[in-house]
Amino acid sequence: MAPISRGFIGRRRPVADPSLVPPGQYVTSDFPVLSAGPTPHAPRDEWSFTVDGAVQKPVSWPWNEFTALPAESVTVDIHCVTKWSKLGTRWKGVSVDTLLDGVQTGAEYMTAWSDGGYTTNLTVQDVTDGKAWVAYEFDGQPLEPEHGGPARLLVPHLYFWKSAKWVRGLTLTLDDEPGFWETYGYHNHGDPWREQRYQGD
Ligand SMILES: Nc1nc2c(c(=O)[nH]1)N[C@H]1C(S)=C(S)[C@@H](COP(=O)(O)O)O[C@H]1N2
Ligand SMILES: [Mo]
Repeated sequence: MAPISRGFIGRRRPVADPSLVPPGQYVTSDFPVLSAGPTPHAPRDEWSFTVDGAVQKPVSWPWNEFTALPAESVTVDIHCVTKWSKLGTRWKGVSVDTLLDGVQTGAEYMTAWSDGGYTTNLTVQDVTDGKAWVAYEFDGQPLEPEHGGPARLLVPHLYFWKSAKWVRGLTLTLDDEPGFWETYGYHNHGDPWREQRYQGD
């Protein structure tokens, strides 16, 4: 029996399943860094995560309590509006469902805010029911500062600018308030499968 030509298979570049790649995106195995400003370095003993705004009772967890919350490991595809997609990224973090558990609110919107001043707006619907996490590990390692460590928001079903790095809290709002990039002309919602890149898309 002829041996299977391992050499040929081995030289082939991995081809992504096209059904996993949103329109206009290309797949990369790199992990580009995109930051609008300098990388903040929050010491973990000064770090906390807060849910506040239009809620009956704000809640806040210091680092040690936050990382003691039930965590989930997820493998997801991420899509940057600058057209790279990275498939099968592995993260560990706390589901936003867990963070909003017990929070009494009638608000339908929120602003995720970060050390350094970055903000992005999201609907409660877009970050609940298992769709978003506050992640503090990537690929089995503590999340690197350049990629948002100590912790970043992870909302893989929207363009990656919605996944705020160095995130410190979610402020629930009664009105939808555009965040940093949304104010500069990026789409308010940012669904990569509908190519919602810029306002008017
Ligand atoms: N705080 C903060 N979060 C941010 C950004 C930023 O500039 N500041 N850039 C966003 C954009 S445009 C993208 S594509 C991703 C990039 O994440 P990465 O640097 O880990 O690839 O982070 C998003 N979250
Ligand atoms: Mo981006």
